[in-house]
This record gives sequence, C-alpha cells and structure tokens, in this order.
Amino acid sequence: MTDTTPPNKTALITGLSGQDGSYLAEFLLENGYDVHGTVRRSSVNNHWRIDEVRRTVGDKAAERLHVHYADLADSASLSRLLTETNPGEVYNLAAQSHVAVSFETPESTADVTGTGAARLLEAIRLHNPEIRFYQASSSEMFGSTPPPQNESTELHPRSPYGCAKVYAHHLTINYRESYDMFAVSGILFNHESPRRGENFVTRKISLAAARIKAGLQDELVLGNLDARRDWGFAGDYVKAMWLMLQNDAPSDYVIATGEDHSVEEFCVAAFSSLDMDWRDHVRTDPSFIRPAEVDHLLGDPTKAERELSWKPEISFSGLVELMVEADYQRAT
Ligand code: NAP
Ligand code: F7E
Repeated sequence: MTDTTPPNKTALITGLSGQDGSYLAEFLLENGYDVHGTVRRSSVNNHWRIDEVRRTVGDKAAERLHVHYADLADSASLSRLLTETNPGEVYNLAAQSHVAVSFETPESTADVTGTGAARLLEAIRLHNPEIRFYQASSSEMFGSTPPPQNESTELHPRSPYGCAKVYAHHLTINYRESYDMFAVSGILFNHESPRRGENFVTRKISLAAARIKAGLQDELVLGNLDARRDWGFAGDYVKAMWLMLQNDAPSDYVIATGEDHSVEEFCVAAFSSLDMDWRDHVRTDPSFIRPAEVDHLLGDPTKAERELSWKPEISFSGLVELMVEADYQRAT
C-alpha cells in the first residue's frame, strides 16, 4: 500500500549559529521547512550568521525559523527540544569544531563533539526512532591515512577532535544497526565560506589579505604552509546533508571536491586576487604548529555523485574569490 502520510517538513539543527547551521537553515527554509535551531548563551552576541539567514531568505520565510537554547552537554535540554518541536529530521552540526583548540581542551571536546552525539541519538530513540538523523562526521577521522580517502578508508585520527568524531561516527552506525534507525554520517572534507570562523586557516587568510589591502593590518602569521586540504564551499555541502536524509536507505557518504591544494596555494590565490604578492606579507610561527598534524586530505566523492547525484558547484578559485571579496567589502 502506498504511504499517503505527508512528509514531516520540520527540521531541528544543532549548531544553528555556526557556519553550516546557517547555510543549512537557509537551504531548508527556501525548501519550505519549519526550521528549529539551537544556540548557546554567550556573553557577546554571536548570532550574526542567523541574522544573515533572515536577511537572505526574507521576512516571510524567516517566520519559519525558530531559535532555542540547548547544549549538547545537557541531555534534558535535548529531550525537551524534541518534545517541543517534534521534528522529522535532525541535523547534529553542533561541536567544538576547532582541531588546534581540541589539543587544549580534550575533555570538553570529547564531551560535546563525541558524547554529545550519544545524548542526542538516545534522546531521539526514546522520543521517536522514526526521526531521520544526520551526524556531521569529518575527514579529520582519516588523519594520517594516505589519500585519496573514501567511505572504506581506515580511520586514524590525529587530534582529540578527530578521536571524538570517530566515536560519534561509529555510534551513529551502531544506532542504525541496533535500532534500525535512519541514522547517517556525512564524512565532510573541509568546507569554507564568507561565514567561516575567523580562526580557520582559509578565513584567516582571506580576512588578512582584505585587511592588508585596506591598510588595516600589516602581516599574517601562519603555521604549516605545506598541509594539503580538499576545500569546498559550505553552501554546496549542506545540500548533500539534506540529500542523505531523503535517500531510500540510510548510508554514509564522503562529501568532497576531489581536488587538493596546500595552505601556501590558498595564500597565493587570495593575495593575488587583490594584486598582492603573499610573500611580502606572510610569515610563519611555530606556535601555530599542532602537536600532530594531518598532512594530506583529499576526498573521493564518487559514491555521493553516483547515489545522491551530488556535485560541488563552486571551484577552488571561485571559493577563494568569494571569501576574499566578502572580506574586502567588510573591510572597506
Ligand atoms: P562551527 O562554525 O564551529 O559551528 C559549530 C556550532 O556548534 C556553533 O553553532 C556552536 O555554537 C555550536 N556548539 C559548540 N558547542 C556546543 C555545545 N556544547 N552545545 C550546543 N552547541 C554547541 O562549525 P561548522 O564549520 O559549521 O561545522 C559544523 C559541523 O560539521 C561541526 O560538527 C564540525 O565539527 C563538522 N565538520 C565541519 C567541517 C568544516 O570543514 N566546516 C568539516 C567536517 C565536519 P557557538 O556559536 O555558540 O559556538
Ligand atoms: O587548518 C594549517 C593547519 O584549522 C587547515 C575544521 O572545520 O576541517 C577543519 O579542520 C590546515 C591545518 O582546518 C594555520 O595546521 C597553517 O593543516 O583551517 P584549519 P582543519 O584543521 O583541517 C575539518 C574537516 C573539520 O572537521 C574541522 O571541524 O591549515 N594551518 N597555519 C593553520 N590552521 C589554522 N587554523 N591557523 C593557522 O594559522
């Protein structure tokens, strides 16, 4: 018999105030969803990305965006939220997401980035195991395993952040296998945007290049310029998250561009887009070198292309230009 139940187009996003939370909310609102998203209390207002979402989608669609206080370290807040919002889809994007910071705060990173997923999965199982669940897994889980990395590649994390993500990743698979839940992981490679946090390397570079050009800053100090990453655009990647939850069967996917560049290459592209030579402005300092580095991440997105018909739309040079242009506009 055909199921005639209308789809539950209510989504809950943990980490609404973050880069991906904002792009995903925008995408879901534009596709007719009611969107509930979590924020944390902070001593300063850090809701600038949510303000951008409201501006982008317009007043009418923004009425379907609802902001809630919740914390992945607080089980009761998660259970309460599920009861209040009754979502059909949950996207777990909240995390302590900075790799270098995770070496300074390994315990709280494990608690939020790792155990936080356990709290949310268990709350969903008890509330309504029919909810479709997306876990924000990361290419950092591959760590030192040589590229190209795909869904079958061995995991060898190189940071407390990577270790916490491995736990959450396996637990998501475990809930799928144990309770037959539609719980999936997107193994996303680095994705960036003008909304990227300022202490990730791409945004640090685009912001510095823009500010140096505008005469507001003299130099940019970085760590390892040789690290290679597969950088894509966050707006493209949140569509893949949604596609995974619309699939007939739950499965995990690598989301990447299949192209890698070094940190130095990002500097070259960013500074030259403003007619500057990066070598005149960038110096390195060992204080930015991590206790263990991930040298080379390069994803193989074949499975996502084949099964989700997903492809990134913005190229590396397009991404650099988008970020530098946005930061230059902000600086001038
Ligand atoms: P982000 O900008 O750092 O956003 C993280 C979000 O998590 C923020 O909204 C943050 O709130 C929230 N958060 C932190 N601790 C929390 C807690 N204890 N309880 C509730 N919320 C908390 O990260 P992103 O780049 O959007 O990434 C989204 C997710 O994808 C993260 O899980 C990240 O680890 C993962 N991921 C990212 C990438 C990437 O390249 N961007 C790649 C693979 C996986 P505040 O604003 O209050 O800090
Ligand atoms: O570093 C090198 C650094 O911090 C990239 C997160 O979204 O992606 C992100 O993690 C590379 C590293 O990103 C500086 O050593 C050099 O090799 O921008 P990042 P990340 O560590 O790759 C993954 C997929 C996630 O899941 C994470 O949540 O750049 N690097 N100099 C530097 N990095 C920073 N941050 N700052 C520097 O000055």
